[in-house]
Amino acid sequence: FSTEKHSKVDDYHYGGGAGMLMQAQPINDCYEALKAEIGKKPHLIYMSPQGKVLTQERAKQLAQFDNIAILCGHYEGIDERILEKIVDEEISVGDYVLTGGELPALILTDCIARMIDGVLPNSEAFSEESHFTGLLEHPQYTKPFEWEGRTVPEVLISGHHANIAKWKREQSLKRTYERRPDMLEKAQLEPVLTGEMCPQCGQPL
Ligand code: 4H3
Repeated sequence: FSTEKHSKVDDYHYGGGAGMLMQAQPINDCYEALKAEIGKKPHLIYMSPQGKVLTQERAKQLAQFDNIAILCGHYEGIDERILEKIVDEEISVGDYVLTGGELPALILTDCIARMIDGVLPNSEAFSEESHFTGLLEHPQYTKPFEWEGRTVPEVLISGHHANIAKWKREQSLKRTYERRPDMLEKAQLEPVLTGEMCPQCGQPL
């Protein structure tokens, strides 16, 4: 999208500073072409360590948009004027700096995509995960029952659905308390009931 004779997209900082900055013109023309192609204005997210740190909650909301475009800086950054003009939201994937916004964009894309209907086999597949409920997930086990002398917690093979649910909840609370006590401040500590009953044991789910 560069209109410069050598297709250059970057130049030196006004005021001095290490490295190069991406210029406004190619990004602007790219954005215009994108709008023309999809026939509307996408929600434009700029990946930046200065943005709001990504949360499960924000990803859940972003999954509702029809169109999202992600702008990634490389080099030292981007001319502020194009950011002022087109960016709707600035998001960071954590308090650290990378050479470009591309890996953060992939993280954001994956995080949003797995909450879109039909991407995962069922909504349970993501709604029990760490962070979705504001708590960390309980430990999980698969076959064999005994591996290198370690067995699976008995309750999980008991078939008693209420006890299993209680064990999962206790483990989840214990883990969150031990590993991420900060999350307990904001967590939903009332049990979340779906209004459905367990077909096997009749307990509310
Ligand atoms: C995002 C982008 C970290 C994050 C990024 C993050 C390079 C933005 C350059 C690129 C600017 C430096 N680093 N934490 N790096 O999400 O274009 O700010």
